[in-house]
Amino acid sequence: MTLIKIPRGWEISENLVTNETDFKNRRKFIKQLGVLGLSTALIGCMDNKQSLNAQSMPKTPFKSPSANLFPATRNEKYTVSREMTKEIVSSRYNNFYEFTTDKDRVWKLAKDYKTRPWTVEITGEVKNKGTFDIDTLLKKLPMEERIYRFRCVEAWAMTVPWTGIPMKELIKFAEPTTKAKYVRFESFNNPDEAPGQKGLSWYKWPYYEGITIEEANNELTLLGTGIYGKEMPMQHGAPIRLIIPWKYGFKSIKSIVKIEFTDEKPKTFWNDLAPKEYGFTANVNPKVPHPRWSQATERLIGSGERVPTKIYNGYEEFVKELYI
Ligand SMILES: Nc1nc2c(c(=O)[nH]1)N[C@H]1C(S)=C(S)[C@@H](COP(=O)(O)O)O[C@H]1N2
Ligand SMILES: [Mo]
Repeated sequence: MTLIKIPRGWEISENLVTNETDFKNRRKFIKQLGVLGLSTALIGCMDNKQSLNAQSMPKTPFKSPSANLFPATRNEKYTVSREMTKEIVSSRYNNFYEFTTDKDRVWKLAKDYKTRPWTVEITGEVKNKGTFDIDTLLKKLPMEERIYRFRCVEAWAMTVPWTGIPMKELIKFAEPTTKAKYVRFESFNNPDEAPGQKGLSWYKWPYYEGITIEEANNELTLLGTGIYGKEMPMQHGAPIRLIIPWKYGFKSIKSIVKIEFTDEKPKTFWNDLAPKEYGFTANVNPKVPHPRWSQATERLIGSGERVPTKIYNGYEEFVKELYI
C-alpha cells in the first residue's frame, strides 16, 4: 500500500466533535494526574480549559526599538458589540503554519524568533520603491488601536484590540502609479528558524497573499503591529501583518517582508494549494459553505459559544460598495 501525503488544509473536525485544544489539554491533564496518583474522577469537574492551563499572562518576550509607541490611542469608531477574547486564549490558539499546524504550539515554537533587524520591501508599480527598516516605517506612519472581529475559515472567531497602521497610509507613502491594480504581500522565508517551513516542505513557502488596490485602500484594512496594547508577539505575526476583518483569516498574512503593487492579479498561497476550497476574494459569508463544512455559524474561542456568522463578518456598511 502506498501512502499519499496530502497537504493539510484548514480544518474543521474540532468543531464537529470535541474542541481539539480542550481534548489535548484534557489528555495532558490526565497524564499529570496519573503521575501524581490522583483519581481521574476529578476530570468531570474541570470543564474549563483555562483552569487546566494555570499559566500566567503572556509576557512581551522582547522589546523592540519601537516599543515606546505602544499602547497607541484607541480609535473608538471601530468597536464591537461582542465580548473581547482573553489574551491568554487568543495568544495560545494560532494558525501559523511556518511554525506548526498545531494551534496550541505556535506560541512556544515562535517565541524566540528574531524580529530585528527586519525590513519591508515596497516595490512594483510605485514611485517610492525601497527596502525600509521596520522601525523607520513605524516612526513615519500613524498607528492606532481598533477592536475588530476576526473570523477564520475554520469557523472559529475572536474579538481583539489590534494596533496597526491603516493600509491606506502606507499606500499614500508608497505613491502607486496608475498601473497599480492589486497589492501582493509576502511573508518571511527562513526554514532554519521556522520548523514548519522546513518540515512541511510540500507547502509553497514563503506564504503569499493578495488583494485589490480598492480593498487595500478600504478604511478597515490594517497593517497590524500590535495587539492588547503591546507589540505584536510572534505567534500573531510580528512585526507587521495584514488584518482584513471582513475576509477569512487566511487573507491576513503574517510577518510581512515584501509589499508589491501589481497590474496583474497575484496568486495566493491557499488558492494555489486548494482552489476549490479557498478563493482569492474570500469574504466572510454565512450563505456560502466551505466544500467540507457550513459557514452559517461560528464558535467564539474562549467561551465556546456558537453564534450566527455575519455577512462580511459584520462589516457590510464599510465594504459593500467594493462588491457591486
Ligand atoms: N504567514 C502566515 N500568515 C497567516 C497564516 C499562516 O499560516 N502563515 N495563517 C492565517 C490564518 S488561517 C489565520 S486564521 C490567521 C490567524 O491569526 P492569529 O493567529 O493572529 O489569530 O493568520 C493568517 N495568516
Ligand atoms: Mo484561518
